[in-house]
Amino acid sequence: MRLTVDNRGDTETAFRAGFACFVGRPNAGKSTLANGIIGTKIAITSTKPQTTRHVVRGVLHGENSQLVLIDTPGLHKPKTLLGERLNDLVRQTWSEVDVIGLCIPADEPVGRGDRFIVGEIGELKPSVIAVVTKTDLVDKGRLAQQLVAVSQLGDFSDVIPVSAVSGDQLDTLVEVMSRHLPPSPQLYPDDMITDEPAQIMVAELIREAALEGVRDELPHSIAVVVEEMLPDEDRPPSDPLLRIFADIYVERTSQKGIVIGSGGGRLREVGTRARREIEALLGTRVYLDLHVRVAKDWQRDPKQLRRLGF
Ligand SMILES: Nc1nc2c(ncn2[C@@H]2O[C@H](COP(=O)(O)OP(=O)(O)OP(=O)(O)O)[C@@H](O)[C@H]2O)c(=O)[nH]1
Ligand SMILES: [Mg+2]
Repeated sequence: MRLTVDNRGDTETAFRAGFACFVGRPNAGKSTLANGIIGTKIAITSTKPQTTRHVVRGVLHGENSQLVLIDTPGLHKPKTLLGERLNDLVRQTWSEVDVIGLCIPADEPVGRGDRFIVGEIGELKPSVIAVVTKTDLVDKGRLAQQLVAVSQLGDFSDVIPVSAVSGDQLDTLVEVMSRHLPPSPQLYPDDMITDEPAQIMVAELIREAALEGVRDELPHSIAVVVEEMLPDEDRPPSDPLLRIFADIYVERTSQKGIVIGSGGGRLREVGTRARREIEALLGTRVYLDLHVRVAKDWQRDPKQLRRLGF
């Protein structure tokens, strides 16, 4: 384990660019960390495990480097076809990166899930940095114990404690990850923060709003598809409005009622919350029309999965 050693001479001044990904069990704080480092919300987050369902890229533009940060779904024991697909996405990402950041929360004991992931990534080419996340949730003594437990878990090039919420040590993490990038011209244009299409980001913001306050299996059953996103042609250019039509899918009729809520109250709240976030993202006023539909057992059905973009 090492923290800061510079012995590469003048290659240090050459421009570096490449890819890093965060891996870890569900809920470890990967997406929150990616958002914190990029400084923009590129990925949705929630208190429920298995929030992220696709690979999200964010670009951090430094003076002498460009770090493309990839957030991946939490690696877990799959119970559905969706789960298997998500794990495949994670494994596929490993072959595309220069460095892997293994995220382990400071406030939970190192467990079987973490050991499983270490076993999986140990044999790979990219170096692995262990990132102890959510350090704001523990005191110094507990953090010290966790750092020892994590460093005994595998052969990591560094072990770095961070908090995405307080911002503590994010700069150090970026600096250490950037050292693993190869000399390379920049990979993405200066103004690019993410390659996530707006339509997908909008669907994700709606899903994030819909996840708020739902429990048990329901978070896993929710999927969102944006069907249409068009400027309202009747509006003057000085007062534009974007009309968005989206479907919220659940797996069973009983879940539909929960998402809609009594008198449609819950769905209205979800719509209001999502609309605010979408307006902030796109910088324009939005009319949002949400429908709740049932796609029976979609997490287990290959055809439905394809239709929902997996
Ligand atoms: N206090 C604190 N909470 C955090 C921090 N980072 C993440 N969290 C919380 O931890 C929960 C999970 O965060 P996510 O970023 O969604 O976790 P994830 O690893 O991306 O989860 P999956 O996408 O399900 O694999 C959320 O409630 C976050 O607000 C942190 O640094 N401090
Ligand atoms: Mg995530």
